[in-house]
Amino acid sequence: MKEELIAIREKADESLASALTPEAVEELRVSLLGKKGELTRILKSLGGLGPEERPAMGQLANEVRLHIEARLDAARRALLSKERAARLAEERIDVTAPGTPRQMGCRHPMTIVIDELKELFIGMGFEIAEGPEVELDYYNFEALNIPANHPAKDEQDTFYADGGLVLRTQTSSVQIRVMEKKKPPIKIVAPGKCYRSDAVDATHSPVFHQIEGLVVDRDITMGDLKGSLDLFAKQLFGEDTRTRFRPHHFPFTEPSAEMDVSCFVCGGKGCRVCKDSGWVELGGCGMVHPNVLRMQNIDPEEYTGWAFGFGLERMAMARFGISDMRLMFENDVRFLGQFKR
Ligand code: 2NL
Repeated sequence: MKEELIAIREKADESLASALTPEAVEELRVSLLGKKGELTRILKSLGGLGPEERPAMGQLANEVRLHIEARLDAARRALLSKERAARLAEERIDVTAPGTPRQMGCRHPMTIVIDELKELFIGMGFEIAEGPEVELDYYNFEALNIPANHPAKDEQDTFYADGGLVLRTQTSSVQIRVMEKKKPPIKIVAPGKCYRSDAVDATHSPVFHQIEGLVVDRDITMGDLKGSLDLFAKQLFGEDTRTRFRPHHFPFTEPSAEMDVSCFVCGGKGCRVCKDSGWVELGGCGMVHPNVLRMQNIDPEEYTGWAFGFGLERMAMARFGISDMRLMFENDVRFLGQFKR
């Protein structure tokens, strides 16, 4: 038995020298020390020895077991640390290598204009209001004092959907919804997409953007309208900008006006942008019609208001020197990429 034990130890040492992976070491452990291992078999048979042999053989067997266990353990550790070193070397990250450049996007020119206008009106004490683009006839027309037979309601001009719904033709509907819920003082602007059944050309698009404003409170006059819109124009186009208001007609305001600003390109001398007139039209405005207030249970004897509506495409086109409105909606990145700022 002694020779057998010594042979097992030698064989173990030899086999370990050629075990090159942790799996091979484990296999060896099982074949020696596992349930059916060679050494286990001998350890089990110690019980069959006589009392004079047993202590010495027991001690030797135990020494061999401890020796093999220690060698197996050392071999496994050495192999694991070698593997780990190899993996670390392979997965090493060069933190000094140049990064992968990210493509930066940019805002659409219309978004730039809307963001700027919002900032400007917030600075003047307005709140931003939003509402649905698919609207009930009531909010888009009726509540704005637009009669059922008004030409704006023509199917030629307005997109109708099923169930008495329309694609909003101006963002006034948003302001009606605000008046319906909230009592004065009201001071809001509503920017957003609007729709009209127009044929596409360099200056028309069936989808376009608008910003509308509404102020309702006690003692609001046409003077407030002119003062506020004049201040707005000076902030947007520069201090030297002048404004003028020409009489007009809208069903939802009385009196109504169209608003011009002195040309922000030539300063009023006359150029291509202002078609040599020195003035550029921004949109319409006026004192909110008493019928419009009354329909929202706002007493026109107690409260008055002013409102405006400006188209934004022309503003953005003039601002960035864009000659064709179609470019605003084609989303060609070669066009859109020019407005990085
Ligand atoms: C234009 C004209 C305008 C308004 C819009 C308005 C809204 C309410 C009540 C009264 Cl809730 N008025 N909006 C007023 C005057 C003109 O837009 O030509 N826009 C491009």
